[in-house]
Amino acid sequence: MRRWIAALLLCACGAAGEAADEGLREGREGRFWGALSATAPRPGAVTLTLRLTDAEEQPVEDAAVTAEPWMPAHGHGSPEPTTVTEIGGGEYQVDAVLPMPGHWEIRVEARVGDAVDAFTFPLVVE
Ligand SMILES: [Cu+2]
Repeated sequence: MRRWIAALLLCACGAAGEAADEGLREGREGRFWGALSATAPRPGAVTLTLRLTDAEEQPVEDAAVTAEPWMPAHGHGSPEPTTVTEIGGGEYQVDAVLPMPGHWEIRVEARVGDAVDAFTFPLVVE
């Protein structure tokens, strides 16, 4: 029984790792990989987590990161400034105000020294 549980836990770990990596997408310049996660964002203040890695899936730390929300269908951004705070381990907290429900883009630029990359993450606010 104990061995069976251990095997189950290993399976769960593997599945979680795969799911997390599936969220990673290559940046436009091919320098970094990024994933943006949010828990059921609602109109208003939204907290997102950005994860940055290099091509070897090593966390990218001390990056200068900017994030800009954009609503393509309406051609507008956020009425409030968006802040990005480094959490550590390649994770960055993005605090944005998304006042309307609908399809948003979160346009992210990340820079470490001369290495710059950019992402456009889709985000649905309901
Ligand atoms: Cu809008």
